[in-house]
Amino acid sequence: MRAAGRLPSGQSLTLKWPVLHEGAVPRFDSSTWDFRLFGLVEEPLRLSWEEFSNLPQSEVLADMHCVTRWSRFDNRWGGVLATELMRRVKLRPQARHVMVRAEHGYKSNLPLADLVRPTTIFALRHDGEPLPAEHGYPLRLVVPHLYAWKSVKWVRGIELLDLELPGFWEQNGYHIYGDPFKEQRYSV
Ligand SMILES: Nc1nc2c(c(=O)[nH]1)N[C@H]1C(S)=C(S)[C@@H](COP(=O)(O)O)O[C@H]1N2
Ligand SMILES: [Mo]
Repeated sequence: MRAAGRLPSGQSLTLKWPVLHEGAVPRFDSSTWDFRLFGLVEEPLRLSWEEFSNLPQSEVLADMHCVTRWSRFDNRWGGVLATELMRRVKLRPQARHVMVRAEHGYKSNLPLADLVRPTTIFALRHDGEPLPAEHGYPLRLVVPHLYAWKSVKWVRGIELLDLELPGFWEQNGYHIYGDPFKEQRYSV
């Protein structure tokens, strides 16, 4: 596996699916849930649950790498590609970074270029089933090419920024970018 280049150095393969997050699993209420694109956009966008779940859907098959050293291969994520979502707003020219925002104030940062990779997906399903509550139901971001703390569960919106600001784990010592293949685990 490692020889095939799929298992980053310092990682062990798991067949289980560990659950890892800060705080409690939030409750979902489809009548109050919304998804917001805001910040450096010409017009902020707010989508209701019905609007979001009716967006065109795709699948991405991807490996998942947690900084605590487990990797899980071949996750089949179903949902809305980030590119599909971002087509619905006109960005201000200064927009370069994003802060991904979730329930309970959890947040994580990414360069805009990483959000709009073809493999970045807002997942509603895993291996054909709705996401389990503890894995992000009803919606999580999946950014397969970065450590999994960037794959924000219970995601509620994206803020477009002109500069790189640290999210929750990035403020607490994790690397600002987090490439698992370069072992960018912690900031120096
Ligand atoms: N909202 C939220 N998303 C989060 C986290 C969190 O604490 N809150 N933890 C992250 C971390 S550190 C990891 S490893 C993955 C774990 O996803 P899983 O529990 O589905 O395996 O979720 C990420 N997304
Ligand atoms: Mo993690």
